[in-house]
Amino acid sequence: METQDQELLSEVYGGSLPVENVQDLASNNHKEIPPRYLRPEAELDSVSVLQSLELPVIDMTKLIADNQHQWHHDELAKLHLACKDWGFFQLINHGVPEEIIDKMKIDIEEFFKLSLVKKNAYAQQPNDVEGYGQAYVHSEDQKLDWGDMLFLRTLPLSHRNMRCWPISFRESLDKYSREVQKVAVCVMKFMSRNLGLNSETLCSKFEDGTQGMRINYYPPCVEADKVIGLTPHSDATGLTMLLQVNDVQGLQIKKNGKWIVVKPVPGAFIVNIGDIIEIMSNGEYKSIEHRAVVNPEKQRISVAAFHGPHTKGIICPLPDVVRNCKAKYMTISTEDYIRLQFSTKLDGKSRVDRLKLE
Ligand SMILES: O=C(O)CCC(=O)C(=O)O
Repeated sequence: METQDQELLSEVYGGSLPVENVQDLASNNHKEIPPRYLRPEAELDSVSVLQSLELPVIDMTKLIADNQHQWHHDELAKLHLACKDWGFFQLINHGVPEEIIDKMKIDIEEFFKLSLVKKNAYAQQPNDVEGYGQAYVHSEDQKLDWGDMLFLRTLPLSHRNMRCWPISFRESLDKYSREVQKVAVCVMKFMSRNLGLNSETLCSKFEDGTQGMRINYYPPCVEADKVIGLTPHSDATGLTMLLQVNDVQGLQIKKNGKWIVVKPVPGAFIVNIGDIIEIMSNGEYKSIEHRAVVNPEKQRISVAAFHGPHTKGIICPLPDVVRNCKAKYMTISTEDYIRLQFSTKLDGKSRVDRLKLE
């Protein structure tokens, strides 16, 4: 890709202030957690965590089955409710080959075992969020998350900046990225139908769109209940597919004002509606606040694949959705939208709320 285009992408995505590496900090056996990581709200919020509610589970084989079967229609209805009432679901039988997922998991775990010097070969450059580091840090006194990340622009191919791709897992990441994109677009086909649209309406926006991959590493923390792995936020993109790399729970979602623990179903992707689909569906589907908490003894690794429309378009409620009602969100160019998302710290649903018209 032309350097000029990479420069333009860096400008659109913007940067984040450099912060200490948390994996390194945690491995130095600090008795005292530095104050910037202490989050009084983590302790307050943990009081209302619900263990009992379970995310809806959607079976992809039933969605793609022949529509003569009643269970195909039942699964579609279940998907619609999951998108409306939960904004989150677990997707089983999604069709991504197990060996691709397993290889990706092994390679990622190996990456985080490398020395800091070796990992830093892929470090973020000033004023760009891509690479190994942290995102959304915009002031020196901002509270910090107990985690590191490797963020990569994985699709379209022309957005790839191979300098940031660890050599050891370029091949597995490439295969994984293409497979996950196919699943995301396929799920959108059914979401489109459920919204009363032509099956291709949502897909056509996302098919040649962007995919970003955020690989999250949360080290264990001796004061796990006083820190937050990832600040509560909704995802800025269209649809996120989350892969739990190791067997440690940490994701929580907010439902009716309470935090719910997500218990990953083996082999499933955890899928969630992002702000862009909330906007395109004019609020019928909602992006949901979620966060990651930290384990006192074990590291946790997850991979979020974010799917967005092409950077050259606009984001707005879809014309067919607002044919007979008022648009509840403003229209914004995708580039301005990305600038807006990356230029502020994570803060619940504040970023999409700013685009509401009422
Ligand atoms: O690690 C997790 O479970 C959540 C990740 C996430 O929400 C994100 O990367 O945006």
